Amino acid sequence: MRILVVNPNTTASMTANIGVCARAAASVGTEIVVRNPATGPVSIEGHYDEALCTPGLLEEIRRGEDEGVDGFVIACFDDPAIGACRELATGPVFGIAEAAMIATSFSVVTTLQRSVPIIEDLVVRYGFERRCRGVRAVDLPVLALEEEPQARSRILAEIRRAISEDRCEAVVLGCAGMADLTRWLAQEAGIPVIDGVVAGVRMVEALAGAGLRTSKRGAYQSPRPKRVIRRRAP
Ligand code: 5HY
Repeated sequence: MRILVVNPNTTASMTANIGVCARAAASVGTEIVVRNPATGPVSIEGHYDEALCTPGLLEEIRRGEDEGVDGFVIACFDDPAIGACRELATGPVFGIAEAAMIATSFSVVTTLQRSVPIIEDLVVRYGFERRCRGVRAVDLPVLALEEEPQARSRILAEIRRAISEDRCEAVVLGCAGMADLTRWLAQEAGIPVIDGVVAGVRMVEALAGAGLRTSKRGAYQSPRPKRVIRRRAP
């Protein structure tokens, strides 16, 4: 089985980090291919960045589809353009947010405050309001996760506040850039910590392994062929 994991931002070090975590989660016999677009925002922090990353993300999905991969993971916690990705894909497609929201009582800890309402909207879209005890931010930009020495301790402190104030029974990491901290955070906090990269890989493996594909009977029918004009503005 081959699964394509796409980091929709263009930061290669984050893509490499995602790849390490995805391969560690994959079963024997599952090949993980990890890529990011050649063009697009270095990080995705809000709606505008989601729109900016979409052309490059869809290009990678098309490429994976042409290569015949068995499924896709979108490794960005905004689950950007997930519907469009599913229109292009034959196999199952999971965003890491939807895949990670598997616990029956969880709080999310993400990067910037501006991502909080976006994630709250995803919770509602996926029908997980009863499961989600809260969405919190550590007020760090995405790329600071790799640069800020205090990043992991600030995430741990926010997890501890979630446990005491939200009474959550698990924590979901609200950024693909946190994936490599999962084990340490779980040990320090004494609570299950769910990273969407791992959850996404295992979910897609299970679905593709069961022979399930994206239904083309409705919302995710292949795009209707049409001309796309690419002309520079005068
Ligand atoms: C992510 N942004 O997982 C999201 C989440 C965030 O570049 N990768 C990004 O922190 O907004």
